Amino acid sequence: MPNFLRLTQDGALATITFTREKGLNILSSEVLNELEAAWKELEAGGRARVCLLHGDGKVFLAGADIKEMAQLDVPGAQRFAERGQRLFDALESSGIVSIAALHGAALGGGCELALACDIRLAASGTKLGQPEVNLGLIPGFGGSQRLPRVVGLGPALHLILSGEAISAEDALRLGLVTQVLPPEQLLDTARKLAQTILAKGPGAVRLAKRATREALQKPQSEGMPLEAQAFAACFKDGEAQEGMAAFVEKRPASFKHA
Ligand code: CO8
Repeated sequence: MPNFLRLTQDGALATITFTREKGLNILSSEVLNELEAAWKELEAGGRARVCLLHGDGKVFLAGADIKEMAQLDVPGAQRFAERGQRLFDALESSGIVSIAALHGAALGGGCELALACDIRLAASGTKLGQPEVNLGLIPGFGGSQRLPRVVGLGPALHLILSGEAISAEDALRLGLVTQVLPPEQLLDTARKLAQTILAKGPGAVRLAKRATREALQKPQSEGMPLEAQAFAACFKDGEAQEGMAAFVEKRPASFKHA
């Protein structure tokens, strides 16, 4: 029975809510365990196509548990970093589209989890950043690798080397989030976005995520053949044929969402 998060599912839309009752949501090893178990359950269930991640209470996630990390030795720190990296890699490479809805704070490991998600929205008033250097640390759950890929090297170095937290509006300017919303509209907007994605051809969405993510993993000359293969794969089970026939016939497409 999870203590620090709740996994709910409504058809193909899953929601993971960080729900620490006392204090702020943080990424302790217990929370990482629960997140890993929730993600495995979603993958094994095979029904979820979009997962919304958000936090109850004051913040999305205030980072890894500083009190727990203070006890680590060198091998323990390496294991802890690798563990978070494996979990966040699993989200990033999953066929499930992840949407992070951020409020309050997405700092350190919280920002790194958001970076592993496919889409990030933030409520105004959210503080985002990689404050690890303030603690004599560096990002350890993929932030040094994903942040430059998302915002470019210059802004990533500014954020990581200064440890400064930025506002949601500055995060929008950098492309770290794609929308800033009044706090009361955050979840509704994230759910509507999830429904928009869920209404599309499910095969196309999966292939589009994979092809687009490959853009930052491989040189363009290797990415192009992958895109062509993925484009061709859209025609395998009739999804592309249905989508285009619907356009020509001026009717809504009827994709198989089972
Ligand atoms: N870990 C542990 N406890 C925390 C954390 C945290 N990340 N953040 C806050 N807390 C605790 C505070 O110590 C405080 O505890 P107590 O009530 O016992 O005094 C309680 O939560 C409430 O905190 P605040 O009073 O500071 O609450 P505010 O609402 O004033 O501020 C903030 C909220 C802005 C989120 C603020 O708490 C803050 O800046 N927190 C620290 C943020 C931070 O530095 N995060 C990065 C952590 S490092 C990290 O994530 C590394 C990831 C990679 C790991 C790799 C492993 C090797």
